[in-house]
Amino acid sequence: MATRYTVYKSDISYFSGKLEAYLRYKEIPHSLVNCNSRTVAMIAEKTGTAKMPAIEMANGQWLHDTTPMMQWLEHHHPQPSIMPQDPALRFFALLMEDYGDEWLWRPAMWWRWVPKVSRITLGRRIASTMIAKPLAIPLGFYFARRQLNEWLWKDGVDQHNSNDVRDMLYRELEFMEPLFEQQDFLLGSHPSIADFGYFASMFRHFGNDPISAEVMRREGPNTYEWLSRLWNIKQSKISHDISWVWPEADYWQPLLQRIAKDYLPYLYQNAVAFSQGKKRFDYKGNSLTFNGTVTTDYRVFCRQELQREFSLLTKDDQQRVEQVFANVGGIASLHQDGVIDSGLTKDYQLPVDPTTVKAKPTLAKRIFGQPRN
Ligand SMILES: N[C@@H](CCC(=O)N[C@@H](CS)C(=O)NCC(=O)O)C(=O)O
Repeated sequence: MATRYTVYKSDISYFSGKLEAYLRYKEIPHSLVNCNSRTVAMIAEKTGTAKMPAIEMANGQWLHDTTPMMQWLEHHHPQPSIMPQDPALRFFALLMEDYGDEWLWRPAMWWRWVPKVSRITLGRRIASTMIAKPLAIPLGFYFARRQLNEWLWKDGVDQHNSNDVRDMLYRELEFMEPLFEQQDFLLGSHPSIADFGYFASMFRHFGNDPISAEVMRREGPNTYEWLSRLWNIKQSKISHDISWVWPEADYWQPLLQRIAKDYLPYLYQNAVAFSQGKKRFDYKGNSLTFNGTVTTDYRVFCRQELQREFSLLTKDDQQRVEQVFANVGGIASLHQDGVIDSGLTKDYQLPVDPTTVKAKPTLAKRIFGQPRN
């Protein structure tokens, strides 16, 4: 049956799992198409970005990038909302989504591509979804190498901090395990945008890839259970009486510290490097250091969006957000040097009318993808 939304996705993709879990929970009718090299090239033509997931709508317009995409879908399918009603908690949920999306990407890359068994398995699996069989073996090796270099060895990870990146998974489990003893979802009784942000790395990578999946089963059984819970929950089968929980229990503190002292300083330092036209910069955070990490315009845009959301809060609500981070030194780096413009705001305004997409990706990008997200 034709549906309004055709979702182009892959079952191994970080961001596809995030979007699909959302559509399943909200019971938004959609049809699924597995991506191959031809569909990725088509997504690039239509949206300007060679990334999955993407949604083609029955009226010919497109949606891309899970963060604006889910905001757009929330607007058109509001009930039950995945955004907490309290504006301060809503902001906090968006911040958690962004942290989950962007900061957990690196350890997700580590666990998928550093252990050899995982690297060979996933390289082959991804390549065989993209290309005909005889080429899948060499392409699998090429792709695994590309990911290792692009996201780890040429992006500030080296023998000194490689284990710290690996351990980022354990740090998250130390936070999530006690939390899921108390409640079903990250911010209370129902899934919020924060759950979907975390789901990207946790479901398709940590919970799926051969080596990390065993770590999850052994060290993170509550988190492992939450993966199934979120994947299987249907809004029509549960009460819409939502209770949200403010992040004040003790187990939140280390996470709040990572957001305030590692992630937000990263977004700030990345934005400064971008404004200075630097292709790389030396990142220094509280618990991690990445020398020569690649400057990413998309993450300048992420920071800009968080600043925009924060500026829409009343002074009172801004103070309530600041208060959450008071014990870990505050979130000054979100505001430091004000707004640094990524120049990308227009590219992420949805829906996209493909006839207006100007910057068509190059042939190489259409075939081999666009590494930066
Ligand atoms: N910020 C984007 C990121 C999308 C993204 O990075 N998708 C990955 C798969 S999870 C991709 O398509 N990569 C293609 C490539 O690296 O060639 C979102 O939220 O949708």
